[in-house]
Amino acid sequence: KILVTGACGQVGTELLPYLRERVGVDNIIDAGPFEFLDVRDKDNLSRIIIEHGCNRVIHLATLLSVVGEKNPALTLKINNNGIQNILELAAQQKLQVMSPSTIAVFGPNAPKENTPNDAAMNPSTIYGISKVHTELLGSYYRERFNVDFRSLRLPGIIGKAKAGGGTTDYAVDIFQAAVLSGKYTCFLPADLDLPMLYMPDCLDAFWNLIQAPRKHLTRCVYNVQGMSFSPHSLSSAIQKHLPHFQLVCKPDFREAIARSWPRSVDDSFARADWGWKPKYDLQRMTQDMLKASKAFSGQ
Ligand code: VAH
Repeated sequence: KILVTGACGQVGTELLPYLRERVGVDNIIDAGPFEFLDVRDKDNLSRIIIEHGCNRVIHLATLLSVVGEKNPALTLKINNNGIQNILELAAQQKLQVMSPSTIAVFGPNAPKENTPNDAAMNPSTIYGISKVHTELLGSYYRERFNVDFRSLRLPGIIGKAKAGGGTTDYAVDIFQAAVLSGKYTCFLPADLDLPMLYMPDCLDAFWNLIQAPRKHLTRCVYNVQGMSFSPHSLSSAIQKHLPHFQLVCKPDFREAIARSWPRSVDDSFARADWGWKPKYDLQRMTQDMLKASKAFSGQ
């Protein structure tokens, strides 16, 4: 049985049906949209895990980069205390833990292009700092208490669910704007590439990593990406379908966050250890997202 925290977030919203299809509805325990699973409440987490007989936790509850910068103290409480509770319970209850990290753990000391899996981590956001903590604490619990901790350094995620307050959210919101108004004002500069991943590939990555035989894993934290693009190249891909679409770029404080991150990451260890192979590139993702956005807006 799998407990999913952060089940109402951007990834959780699409991960739940994906997992239900594969393991059955009764084997997914989540805090539905109407109740709130507070990951700072260790006793409640423990009660849920024991009552439902969970043997796996997919821990998604996190404040992302933009929301995090607005409230660093709360971000540390939810992100750091949350993973600490999950890992302590995992050690006690022998749970497998999958908790995503982010390419936001990389900062000025990491190469910008094809950032290696083992590059230096010196993030400039509280979100990135909290995810370095997730990675290091998860690795510690794996070595010290034999907790089966696994993590993906997620790039910007593009999907049909509402984005969750991150610096890459423009790549989600642009599609609805393109279909409804034919215009989008982007908060990042037109030429700034960022690593991205389409949701179907993201869900497959989660599933394939949690299913991978532990002996195949040479590490517990893996870079992944499906593509790398700038607002300008995304706009050109949209214009192939909507020729009159207009992108206007008005960079704001989020530019500095985005510039501290990699342009692209090297995911060769994920490919070697557990068969990672994304199916969606910029063109295919754009076509799929526009189709979904048109259907959503009744066109
Ligand atoms: C964010 N979408 O923008 C998240 C993600 C790499 C980006 O971590 O904060």
